[in-house]
Amino acid sequence: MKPATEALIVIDVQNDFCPGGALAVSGGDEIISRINGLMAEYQTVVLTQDWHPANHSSFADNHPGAEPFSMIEMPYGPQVLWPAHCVQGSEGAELHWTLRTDPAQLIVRKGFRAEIDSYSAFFENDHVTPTGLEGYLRSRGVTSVTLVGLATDYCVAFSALDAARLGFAVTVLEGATRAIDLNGSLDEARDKMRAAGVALEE
Ligand code: VGL
Ligand code: ZN
Repeated sequence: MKPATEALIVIDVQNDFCPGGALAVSGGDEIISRINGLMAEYQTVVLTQDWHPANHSSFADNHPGAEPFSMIEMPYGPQVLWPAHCVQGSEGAELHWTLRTDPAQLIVRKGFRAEIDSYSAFFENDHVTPTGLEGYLRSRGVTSVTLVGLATDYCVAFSALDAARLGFAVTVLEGATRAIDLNGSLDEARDKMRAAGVALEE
């Protein structure tokens, strides 16, 4: 068992990010059995759930003429336009049915405001609007976090970078993540995480 100061954060292991889903990450479901095993080792386990309204501004469908996976400029910076995914209450938004959820004490929903996306478990994409996770972890005495889940180069990386900026010791278990890898996004994310002092382990 890990000390109580270490938390496991399981990012967005949802149907839409697994094969057959609306924004399927290649091999997304292959990581679940390892994650289920890891949860038993941690006293603090947090799950996150991407949770968008149907009119969410990150969906290409909500920008007439825009192609999925194109970029737009939002008031808070550049934003990828995604296929509609993880719509609140839909089957695609549910945590994958093989993911154990009993060991988790908290499920953080993010991306629920139509006008702003939220990749990170800690802050929305403006990098200032908090989700509340920092306060939860600190009030439970957590000082280090281990991140797993989907996708390595978006929600896992953004969460890892924010956690490092907040002063947590951060490890990403890359073997328990899978990437979208859009236009070199995986290499870029790995470089940024390494530069921020995030430990990338298998
Ligand atoms: C994610 C793109 C859009 C993720 C969420 O979980 O990495 N990626 N929404
Ligand atoms: Zn999303």
